[in-house]
Amino acid sequence: MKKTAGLVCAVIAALSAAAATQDSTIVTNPPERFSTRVLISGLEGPWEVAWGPDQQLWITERTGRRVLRVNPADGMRSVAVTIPEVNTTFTQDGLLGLTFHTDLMRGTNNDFVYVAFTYDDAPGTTLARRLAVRRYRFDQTTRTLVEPRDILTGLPTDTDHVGGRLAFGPDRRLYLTIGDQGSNFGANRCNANHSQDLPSAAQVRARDWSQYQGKILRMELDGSIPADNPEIAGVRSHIFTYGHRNPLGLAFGPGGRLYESEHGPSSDDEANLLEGGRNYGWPNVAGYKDDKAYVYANWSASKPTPCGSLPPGGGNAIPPASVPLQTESTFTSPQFTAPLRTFFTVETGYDTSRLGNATIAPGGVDVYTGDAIPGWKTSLLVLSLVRGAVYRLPLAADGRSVKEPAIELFKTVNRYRDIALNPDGRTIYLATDPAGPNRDAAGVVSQKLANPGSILELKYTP
Ligand SMILES: [Ca+2]
Ligand SMILES: [Ca+2]
Repeated sequence: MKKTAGLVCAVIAALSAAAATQDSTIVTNPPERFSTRVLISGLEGPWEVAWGPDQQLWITERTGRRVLRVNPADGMRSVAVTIPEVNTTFTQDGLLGLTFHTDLMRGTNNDFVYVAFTYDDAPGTTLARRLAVRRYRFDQTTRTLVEPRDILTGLPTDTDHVGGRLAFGPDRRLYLTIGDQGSNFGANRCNANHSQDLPSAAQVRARDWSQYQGKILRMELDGSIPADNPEIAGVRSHIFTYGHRNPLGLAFGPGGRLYESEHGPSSDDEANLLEGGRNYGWPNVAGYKDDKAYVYANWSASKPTPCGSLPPGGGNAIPPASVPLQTESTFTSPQFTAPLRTFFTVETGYDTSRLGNATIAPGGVDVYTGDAIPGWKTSLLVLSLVRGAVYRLPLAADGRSVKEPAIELFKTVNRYRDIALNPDGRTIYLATDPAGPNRDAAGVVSQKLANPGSILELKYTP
């Protein structure tokens, strides 16, 4: 056991909203009062933080390859398991999501914890990146995770937009986010984007999961395909929803409704309500189907000049004439589903050149259902990586739309990766990235983070 004492309490002084670029639909600096402290620091890439039925915080360390249990009172930590086969090579892969079986520690012999991680499928030769979901049993005597059992392996991953968020549904199925691998973007601009592609029946029979990029999966607890998964284009697979870009947040709310966050390209970050068989539009549509500030430029399909011969650029650069363009309004999928809400839906021509000018880069999400904080009941909380804030989106009574405005909270120079809620309804835990870009108080991009690799505790003080 290693102890990291909680640090000095202080009432958050919200940073002045000096940044020149703000989404005008968001209220900043609300008069809500929280005390904050650093519960624990020095973590190796905390990626998931979850409140366990043992009243401990469970944390995955992305690069540390460990699952930790941390006492929320004093920051005392213990290692539940180290997973040496986790492969981590860049800023997004490693040990990722974690979720609990709802019967964990309830005496039904279902003391299971599930994790998602990347691994090398061809050790010793060329690196073959894959994503896996694994089950462990929690041994309550040793308080460690034992008896690993891989339940779904060989899932696609690459050097960008990994995803890897897990959720255990009220329907007793597992849900997993998989990103589009950054295909058709940045360094991966010459890889075709498969977010709209679906597996054939033959591929599913052959356990060929290569079309699972840019999808949310729904699986049985043994990794098999649920019989009631949606049949999409005539094929039932693990795919629950499709057309996703970089989905890093996933959480269930009241009524079993499933909420997700994902990064837009250089504007139009999304919060979505996920429903089986629906198409969330990427890469044909970013945010709403409004033909604003985004056109699908398919770099990978460049001709006659092949993509690999194009001059440097890609990503958000203006494409050369050989790159086919498709406007959002020409996308006609009847399954297309618009976001619940976007961040930074901007007009064409808006300056998106600087990091975070028109993005929050959403991390984890959670749904607040408590009564302790007045006005908060049934709010979707969406974290920001590049703006160091939590956005509270009050949900309508039916959970199918959000009430305006969104409220920006807890603004610091940190990258908020994930969130956990204490059942007391008044305490919030935020996991912060150990490194990476953020915007300082003046809105200038900075690599200097206030609380790298930490869990921050925010306690409501009425
Ligand atoms: Ca979308
Ligand atoms: Ca759009």
